[in-house]
Amino acid sequence: MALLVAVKGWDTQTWVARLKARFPDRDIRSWPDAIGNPADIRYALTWKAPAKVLAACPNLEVVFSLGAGVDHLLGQAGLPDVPMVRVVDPDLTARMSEWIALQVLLHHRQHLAYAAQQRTRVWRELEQPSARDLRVGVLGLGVLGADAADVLTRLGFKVSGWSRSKKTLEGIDCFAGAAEFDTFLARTDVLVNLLPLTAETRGLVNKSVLEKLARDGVLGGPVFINAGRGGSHVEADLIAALEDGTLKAASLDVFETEPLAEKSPLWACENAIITPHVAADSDPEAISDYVAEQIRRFETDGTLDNRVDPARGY
Ligand code: NDP
Ligand code: OXD
Repeated sequence: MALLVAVKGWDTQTWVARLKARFPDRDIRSWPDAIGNPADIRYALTWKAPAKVLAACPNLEVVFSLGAGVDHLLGQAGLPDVPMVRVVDPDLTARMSEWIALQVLLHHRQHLAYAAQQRTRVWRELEQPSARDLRVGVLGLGVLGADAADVLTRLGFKVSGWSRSKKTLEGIDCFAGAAEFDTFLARTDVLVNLLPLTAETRGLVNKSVLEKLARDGVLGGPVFINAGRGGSHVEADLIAALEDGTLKAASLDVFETEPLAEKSPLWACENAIITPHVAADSDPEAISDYVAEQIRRFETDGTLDNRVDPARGY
């Protein structure tokens, strides 16, 4: 029974080598060139490979997404009906909280304004509000959102969060569902998106949502930070909001289309901070260990951690 590595945009052979190091006695195959007989494949490790590659393996038992997000899988029709597992890794979580904290702090400490002053050699002190007066709202209180919210709370910010089901998290005001969305937005100065991309979250952060953010906050206008998925914001609305002052600023790691097109007006928005989907890169060695450990346990007692629910979409 073989393991299949099916990744797009990443170096397949490096992943094959990592798996061989963990399973020296197993048959490790790779897509597209070395699949062999698809009937031999029992486990598939994938990032952005076509669903039909997985569906063509009749004895497939588990699909492992090599990222935390599974929209690359669930966004495709024709997936095989087998358990799917996503990445949950403390190092990835810590990296995400680091990026979110960095962006919140950059806006809170008025970095864009000071950078502009530096470019024109201006020495001028800006009034600095206290962290406790800045209201940060986190969309998604899952593995990444809950940790980011906790880190922000420990930095002193006034943090709230929004999820599908109601949470109880120390020091965080938790809101849930459509009924509480507007209340959550109305008390948010800095909106952080850490939602998965699903049918429900696609296009969620649009003009109307941006207009509902608090406008009486200490920064003088709302800020949007997105490290979830670009499909959850409406980029044209975001650009318009950055240009017309509905948003004071934004930090964006993810985009509707990646890489961000050279002609995108976002590049030229002086009030936007852009990073190329690097908020929380996965450590391939840690993820290989994680997958290997799950396969060993699955073969011992049939259990798997962090299974995806295809009906929910995450
Ligand atoms: P989780 O599945 O652990 O958490 C998802 C959260 O979103 C949950 O709190 C869930 O609510 C909430 N949610 C989902 N759908 C809705 C909805 N319709 N309405 C309200 N809340 C909703 O995911 P992670 O925290 O691990 O990851 C989040 C996303 O981060 C990934 O899917 C991926 O897209 C992105 N990511 C980005 C990276 C980057 O480098 N930019 C790196 C890694 C991940 P509930 O708790 O009630 O289920
Ligand atoms: C992920 C990502 O989902 O890198 O892990 O975006």
